[in-house]
Amino acid sequence: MFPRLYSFRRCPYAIRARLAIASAGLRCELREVVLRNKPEALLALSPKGTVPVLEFQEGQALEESLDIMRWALHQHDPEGWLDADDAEMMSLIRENDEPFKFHLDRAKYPHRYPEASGMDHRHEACGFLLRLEERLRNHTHLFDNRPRLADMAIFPFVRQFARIDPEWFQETNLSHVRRWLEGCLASPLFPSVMAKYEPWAVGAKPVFFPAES
Ligand SMILES: N[C@@H](CCC(=O)N[C@@H](CS)C(=O)NCC(=O)O)C(=O)O
Repeated sequence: MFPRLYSFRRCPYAIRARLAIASAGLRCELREVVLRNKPEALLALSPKGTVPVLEFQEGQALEESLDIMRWALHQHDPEGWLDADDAEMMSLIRENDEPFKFHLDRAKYPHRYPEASGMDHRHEACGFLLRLEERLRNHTHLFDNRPRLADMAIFPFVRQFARIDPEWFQETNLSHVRRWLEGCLASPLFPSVMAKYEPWAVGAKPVFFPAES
C-alpha cells in the first residue's frame, strides 16, 4: 500500500515534504487538510496536529517535514539532494525554521502579534536572507550549482516572505536570493507539487500524489 500524506497545499513545511517525495519518484495517498477543521484521523495519528504527517501501515507515522524529506530521499535521491555536508545543511535549515520563521510569521501576520511592528520583523528576517545572499553570490544554489536538500527545505519559506510585499521585496538588496527563488519556482518540480486537491473527508475516494497526469 502507499503511505498516506496529510498535507495542506500552501504550508511551506508540507510543500518541502511534497518536493522530496516527488523528487524521489515516490507516490502516496494524499489527504488535504483544512487546518481549522483537522480530521479526527489526523489527530488520532498525530496529536500535535500539524501537517505534514506521513502515515505508514500499522499507524506508524513521520510527523516532521524534514523527517519526511529524509525518508523519501533515502529511498531514492536521483537529483543528489543529499550530496552536501549534512551538518552544514541542517544548521542552515535550523536557522530558517527557527529565527527566520519566527520573524516571517510576525511580518506576515502583524495583527496576530501586536507587540512589535511587522516592518521590524521584516527587517529582522532579512538578516537570514543576507546570509543566503552571500552564499548565492558565487553559486546558483546554496551549496553549489544545483539544488540540494537545504535549497528545497528553505525556498518555500522565502517564497512566503517574498509574497508579503512583492514590490518591497523587489527593491531589497537581495538580488541573488531573488534569482535563486525564481529559479526554484520555475523548476518543473514546483508546479507539480502545487496541484489543488479537495479537502479530504471520511469516506472520500483515495486520491494520490503526485497527481495522475
Ligand atoms: N515542525 C513541523 C511544523 C509543521 C507546521 O507547523 N505546520 C503548520 C502549517 S504550515 C501547521 O500544521 N500548523 C497547525 C495549525 O495551524 O493548526 C514540521 O516541520 O513538519
